[in-house]
Amino acid sequence: MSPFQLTRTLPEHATEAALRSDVLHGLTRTPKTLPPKWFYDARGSELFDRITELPEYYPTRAEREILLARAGEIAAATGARTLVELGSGSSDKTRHLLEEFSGLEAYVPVDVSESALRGAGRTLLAEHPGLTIHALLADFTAGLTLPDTPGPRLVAFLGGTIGNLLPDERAAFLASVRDMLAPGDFFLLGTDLVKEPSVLVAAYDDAAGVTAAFDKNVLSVVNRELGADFDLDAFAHVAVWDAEHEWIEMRLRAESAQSVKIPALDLAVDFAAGEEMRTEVSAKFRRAGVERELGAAGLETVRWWTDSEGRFALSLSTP
Ligand code: AVJ
Repeated sequence: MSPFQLTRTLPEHATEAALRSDVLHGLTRTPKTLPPKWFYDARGSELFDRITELPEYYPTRAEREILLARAGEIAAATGARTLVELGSGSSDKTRHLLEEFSGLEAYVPVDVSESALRGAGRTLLAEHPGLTIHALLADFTAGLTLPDTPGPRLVAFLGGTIGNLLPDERAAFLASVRDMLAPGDFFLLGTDLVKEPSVLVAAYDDAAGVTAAFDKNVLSVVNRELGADFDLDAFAHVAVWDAEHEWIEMRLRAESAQSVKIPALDLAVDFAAGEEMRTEVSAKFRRAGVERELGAAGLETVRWWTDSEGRFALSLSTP
């Protein structure tokens, strides 16, 4: 049997139908919204990679510091024989874990990008020839059936991406993670922490303008996929700290009144001058809140680690 297999659980054209539905619903409500998952076409993924290297964007470095320091402890505490990674992307972060996981037999990356899954599979197999890789082309928010690989399993969701889900989506997602786990399995979760608002805002509105380009890229995706005529120069990137919800909100502000045509939806959308459309929330967490939300999903937090500056946390929980 080949050490690399890919299972497709996304129906053909599922992505296109989901984009149409998201754009239709998001742009016909008040205030307008577009979900953050549409940032990540090839250019958006490249811009995100550049964001992770910006001086203002600390989460990636902070999480890497924890992974490097704690990978051995995570391996020992879980005894994992299968590592499942939700939203694995390039699997860059996973590398630190795999190096310490001597007992690991299977790696299950889950992502919506087939090219990312194949690329990561190729690189990781070269580094770990004994490993079986069972890639899942799937939307991890939808509830997953995992391949039949040996337990205990460690399911990892890194990068703070849980913060991009709204509270009710988060509860549903954590419940679906709980459903993937058997007794003795573990969940490793990366969460960005509440801190000084100026630090947070700078991380989402960098001086070089990379995040602004990333934010506007969603308009290019809608233009290309749905034939829309968004003028990227007519919108400005906005990042605000919402102290009540404790999340960063990214928005695109129409700099003048305008009408945008979206032929694939047979729709024209009017923007008032100064109107702001939400493109992302990125929630920031406190330890008590993370433990409460995990607990509500039936997961007990057994470990909590932060980077040396207390900016980011990894938690380990179990059913
Ligand atoms: C995908 C969760 C890691 O919310 O920080 C980066 C995406 N958006 N800059 C985040 C993002 C703007 C990012 N994560």
